[in-house]
Amino acid sequence: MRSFAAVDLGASSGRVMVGRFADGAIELTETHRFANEPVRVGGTLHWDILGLYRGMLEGLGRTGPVESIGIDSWAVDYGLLDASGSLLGNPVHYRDGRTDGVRLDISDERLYEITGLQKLPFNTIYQLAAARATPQFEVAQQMLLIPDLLAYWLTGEIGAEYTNASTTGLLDVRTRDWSAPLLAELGLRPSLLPPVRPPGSIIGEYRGTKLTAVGSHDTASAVVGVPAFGQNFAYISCGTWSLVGLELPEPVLSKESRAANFTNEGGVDGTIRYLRNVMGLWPLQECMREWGSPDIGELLRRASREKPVVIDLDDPSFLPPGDMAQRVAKAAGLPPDASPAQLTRCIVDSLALAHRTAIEQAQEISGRHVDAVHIVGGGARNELLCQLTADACGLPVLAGPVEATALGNLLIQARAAGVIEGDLAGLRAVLRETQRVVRYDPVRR
Ligand code: LRH
Repeated sequence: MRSFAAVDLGASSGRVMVGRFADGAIELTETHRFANEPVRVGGTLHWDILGLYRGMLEGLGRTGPVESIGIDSWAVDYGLLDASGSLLGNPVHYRDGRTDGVRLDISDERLYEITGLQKLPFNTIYQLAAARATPQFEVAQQMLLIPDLLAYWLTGEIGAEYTNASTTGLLDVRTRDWSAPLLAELGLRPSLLPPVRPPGSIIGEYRGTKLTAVGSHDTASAVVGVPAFGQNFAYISCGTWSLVGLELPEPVLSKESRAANFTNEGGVDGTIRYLRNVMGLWPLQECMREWGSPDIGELLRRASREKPVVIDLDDPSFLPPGDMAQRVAKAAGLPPDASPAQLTRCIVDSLALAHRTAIEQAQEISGRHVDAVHIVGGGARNELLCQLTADACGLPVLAGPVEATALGNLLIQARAAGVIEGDLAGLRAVLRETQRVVRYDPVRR
């Protein structure tokens, strides 16, 4: 038996999982789960990065012997280090409003041509533009993305894991390295950005255990963890966000692709994650917080009996936290006292429809045809969402595994250690044999 630890930090919780590999199977155990609660200080929304670090260390203290550790988290956010390697302030949350109205001296066309990235107001490039005039930024020597910052604290080694670096808006989608012309045009010192390292490489050691670079962007690990067969599948990594798209060998940088706001993020093994950020379960999570966390199963059952009302969930006005139920009710033309079941139905229906639009457009623009939709992540547990997505897409939905991100993280470590072999198709075959997947067939209504 060979064991590995995955640290997976999501927007609302972090977890440490141990994966044990024996006889071609993986057994997954959670050793620690801890809340990730952002903190507003002086009007700015921050991540509690030291609390997350502590949660990670507590979890790692409970894994028993493992051969290696891999860390993944949400994308785009970073910490700045001074010349002594100390962290300059708490990393800012991508849902903070500091990028509102930030403009760059570079056109959207040129940015897309270089980076292939969907325009999202919180991409690192806009956050850096908002931070440029601060005293912290003036003395900053290094910018480290969240998993790279935690890896630096564990090992003392500095680097920028490729899949996560690809979400910053500073990486050249073709060369897969920082774009020197872009940095020059933006007036960013190249030395701010550490060398790019590929998933599967060894970062260093923490107390005698190797730290392996995985797809440190959680979505990159989740896509590795999709138990798909062949290539004609769409995936939805569904949690706080729905990341909806295809796995392609090459980026698609056409005008149509930019207009439809599709991103070309870097995947494991040189793949391109051609996808769109759809608002995901965030609005429902925020409503649930307001409603005092009612039982989700019961809420969805009641929601399934409500009338569907559809809103444009991708409207950026749903990005910030707070007041969500009221914002959804207003957008849906529902009364301010609309019931949780009505609002839940509206969010889930709107999300299913947004899934369909993204999958249809991704196929049209890329020319890749799909015959199944895989839903992985926490959303795979949401039966109403899975069924409505199948109905909306007119395609079978294959739901699970819920822990695709941790599994993707662990598979890349296990392959780097020589425990398993093969390309992504080979890794996915292991998942198909060992993970529970629930099939939802479309019902014509
Ligand atoms: C999902 C995710 C997504 C990013 C967002 C910032 O956790 O990493 O892929 O766009 O967070």
